[in-house]
Amino acid sequence: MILMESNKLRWGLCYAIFISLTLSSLVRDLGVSAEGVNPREAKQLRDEVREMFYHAFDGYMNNAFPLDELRPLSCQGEDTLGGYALTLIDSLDTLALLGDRERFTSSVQWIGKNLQFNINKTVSVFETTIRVLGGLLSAHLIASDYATGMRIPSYDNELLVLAEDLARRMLPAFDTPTGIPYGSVNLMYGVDEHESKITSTAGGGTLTLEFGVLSRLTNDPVFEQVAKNAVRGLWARRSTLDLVGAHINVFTGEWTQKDAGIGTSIDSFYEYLLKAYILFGDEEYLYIFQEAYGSAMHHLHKDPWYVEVNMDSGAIVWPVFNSLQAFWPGLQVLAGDVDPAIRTHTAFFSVWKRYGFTPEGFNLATLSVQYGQKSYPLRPELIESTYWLYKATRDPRYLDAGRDFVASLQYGAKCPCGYCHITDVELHKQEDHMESFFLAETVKYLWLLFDLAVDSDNLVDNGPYKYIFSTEGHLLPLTPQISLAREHCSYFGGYCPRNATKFEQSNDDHQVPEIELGHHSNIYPYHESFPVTGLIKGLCPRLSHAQKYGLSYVLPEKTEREDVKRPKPVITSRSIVLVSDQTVEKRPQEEGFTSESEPIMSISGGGSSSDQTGQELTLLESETDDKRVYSS
Ligand code: DMJ
Repeated sequence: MILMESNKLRWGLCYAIFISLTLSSLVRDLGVSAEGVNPREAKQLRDEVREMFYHAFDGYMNNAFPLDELRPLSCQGEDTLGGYALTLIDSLDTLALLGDRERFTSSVQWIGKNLQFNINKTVSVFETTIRVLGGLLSAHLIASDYATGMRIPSYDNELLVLAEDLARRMLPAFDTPTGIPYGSVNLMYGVDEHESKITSTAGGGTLTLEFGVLSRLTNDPVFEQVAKNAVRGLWARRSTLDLVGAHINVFTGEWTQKDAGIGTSIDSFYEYLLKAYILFGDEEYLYIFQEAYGSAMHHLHKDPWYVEVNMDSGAIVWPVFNSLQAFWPGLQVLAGDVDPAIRTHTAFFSVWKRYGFTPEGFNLATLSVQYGQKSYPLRPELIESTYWLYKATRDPRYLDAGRDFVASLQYGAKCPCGYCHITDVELHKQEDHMESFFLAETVKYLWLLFDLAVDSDNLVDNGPYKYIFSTEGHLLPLTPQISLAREHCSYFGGYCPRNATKFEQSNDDHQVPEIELGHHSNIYPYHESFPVTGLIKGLCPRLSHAQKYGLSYVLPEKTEREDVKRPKPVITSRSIVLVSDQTVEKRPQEEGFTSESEPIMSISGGGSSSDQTGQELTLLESETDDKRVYSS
């Protein structure tokens, strides 16, 4: 670390970062577990989490439904998004996961009969997509399918019809010169005349899973197309360092907030690149992910922490951990980059241990809660990563962490009718609000963590399909209808492997096709002669089922962008492997669990090559715009 002697403040802050990084190494080396969770306790904890769910769900249903969210201290309800029973919609697939056929059925039936979206409400495109559209689609896919064990006999696609109606009402938001959608849209009248043109990167880049699934279920490619164009619109405006900023003007394409990071305002942009590839098999997303991830690991990763930097210069602007970053280790597990995930999770968890919750911001320079970011609004991210790391490593320390999460929530956040936000993690003061994602994600990942330790007999870990979690924790299955649809490559701007047809017809699953990829994401072969509709199936054959579940492919040698000199992306092998759980023995020991490694979905051979070579830690003023538009 090079320090600027002339600037004492800067020196002090840099030194503090050094100390914090050193402390983190200590935390890592010492480990965090004390007495391990044994199998019997894991079962008790799983049952306790189930009770937590019902305390909050019943509290919502009895006191707030059909309003959007629960005020768990005063036992009242409030409309926070669109006024359409948000928490119930967000809870549907958790009900199914818990095997609660009765409540799942009655909830689906109530929604099918009563919900409507022709309302004069201006809503967030991002929040409505991840919570409502995603909730409807995942519940539809469960309720309509025998294989899930939760099929509802009387169900007649009501939720899918609602989902399509909702998505069509959001389409006007995408009518911008960049393809990046407005942040908000009126469900009855389209985009308001005075709507802000500034949106967040996460807001514009986290729509692909829900819109893509909808396209594949309805055979209307428009949804998948607009969501993909939004990603392209963002990625085409990346900096020469392959970083994206936090906020952008959807008309001019100018970044209005140039702080690049993996947390606030950007987080799920990265998440959906990888997940869209896994769910849809669309290599364009993987290609962008590899570029984006490689750059993030190079410029943002200060092992084990992540900082925010100016997207153009790479200079550090915020040496802050923010709680939204905590999803990253989970994403790294999905990408097969487990080692840095373990270190980062340990560091992030040390913050939780210190306060009993993670504050929204923790300053790595001062080693204290960031001013104005003291709250813990029941976020799932750290728990989500804990689940993924336990699934990948079976290291019992993650169950110990799970026990700590449960204890904190039970003793600090439980309130009369549900679970309360914590306004200040140092004072543990409760606030009268419960976000719907507490039931969609926080409790879901906790329950899955302990169920994995007990018998894994659930839809996700032992179900008929592999599942991808949306950023709101909704279950999206890799069914043939969704994952093997081939239409995406025939969209405007899509591309096909040159020899895709040959590849499809080959009997040899191990044959490796050459995939032709444009280097710059804004330059794609453009099939102008193709009409948008009518090309749903077959024009551009994609991977066979066997290839999809165990494919490898070769990226062409690509030339570096002339203006960028940086190491190759961190994922060095391009072999995607979806590994089933069947080879992993259940843990019979009474005294605890083994630390057996269990890859889940990995980009095999991947490893971090993050280059820590003496980048000067320079603290600059953060560039800010006048409007924070990201609410999650
Ligand atoms: C959720 O709505 C989603 O996980 C989103 O991606 C981020 N914010 C919340 C949870 O913290």
